[in-house]
Amino acid sequence: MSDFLADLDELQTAAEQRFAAAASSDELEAARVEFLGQKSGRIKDVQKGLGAVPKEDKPAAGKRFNEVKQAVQQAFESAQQRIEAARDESKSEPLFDPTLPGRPVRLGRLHPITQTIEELKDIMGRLGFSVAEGPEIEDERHNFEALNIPADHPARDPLENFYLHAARAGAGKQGDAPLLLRSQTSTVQIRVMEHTPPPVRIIALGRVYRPDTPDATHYPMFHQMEGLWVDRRVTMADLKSVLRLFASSYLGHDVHIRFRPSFFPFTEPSVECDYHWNDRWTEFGGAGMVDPNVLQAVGYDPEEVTGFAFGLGVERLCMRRHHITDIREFYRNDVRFLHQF
Ligand code: FA5
Repeated sequence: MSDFLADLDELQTAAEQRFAAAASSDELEAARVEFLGQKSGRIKDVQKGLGAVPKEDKPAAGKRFNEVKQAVQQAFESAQQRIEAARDESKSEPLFDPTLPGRPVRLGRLHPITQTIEELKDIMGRLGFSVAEGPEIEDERHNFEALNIPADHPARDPLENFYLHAARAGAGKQGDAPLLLRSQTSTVQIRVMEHTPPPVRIIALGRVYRPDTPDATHYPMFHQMEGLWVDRRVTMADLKSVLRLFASSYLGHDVHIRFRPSFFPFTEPSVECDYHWNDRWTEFGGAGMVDPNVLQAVGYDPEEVTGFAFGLGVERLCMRRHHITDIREFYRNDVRFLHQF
């Protein structure tokens, strides 16, 4: 009996040591076969000794055998858990690896037209022009009347403008003047002169709206840069000098521009300005000497002061500068295009 118990003790100690020392699942499996193997495991071997134990000692011996068997099984299972946990840990990524290269962050950009507007302000600022602003929703006085555009002028046709429905519905009522989305930034000329005695030297940059069919050089919403200089003895030569200086600053010294005689109700004489590009002349703005009727409409004395004004298409300028052949690119919102600026 005592031999049998001694064998059991020895078996338990050996098994616990082997399982605790197993460092891999292969080592653990070898230990399992050695101790718990069904055919020739050491537990099976020791169990055979139970037959030689005297009958009266059998219950105690059997009980001890079961305890040892259970302890060995438990030693195996805890070793198994330990090895699996170690394997899982080596699989999962470390939380932060300072040696990895950083992930690039994609930065947003200002829209090319916004960038252009900032640059135009900069150039005109150096020529002494300060920035003025006006609303995009306008009344007919500022968009037409004060600009010497009479009620029967084709430019006021509802088909040529975005009139606002709500305003039109109430247009008949007293005090309800029709409103429209401004079709030109020349509105800001009037707003500035109404409130500022001469001299004035301003630019105004912003959106204007016209029901034009989109094509490579037209869009129903676009931007203009208005310029206005009113003072004593401002001449057409000043206008041409300022526009030439501006064009060579923004488009480069090798740019060719030309002035064509034209007509605007609010300037006299009037010109249109073209730049040369891709073997063609493209119009980028209108300009002229402020008509005396306009000076009078805002309370200036045309005998005292003269002035010039211009209105340039911002998209057309940006297109020439960056070799963009289709104005619609600006508003497709394709990041592959927008990301280039
Ligand atoms: C005017 O809007 C005048 N207010 C300009 C002016 C101001 C003349 C002050 C005299 C004194 P015009 O309609 O030609 O003029 O437009 C001026 C410029 O806006 C054009 O030369 C062109 O560059 C741009 N433009 C006009 N329509 C469009 C459009 N649909 N899409 C993009 N650009 C346009």
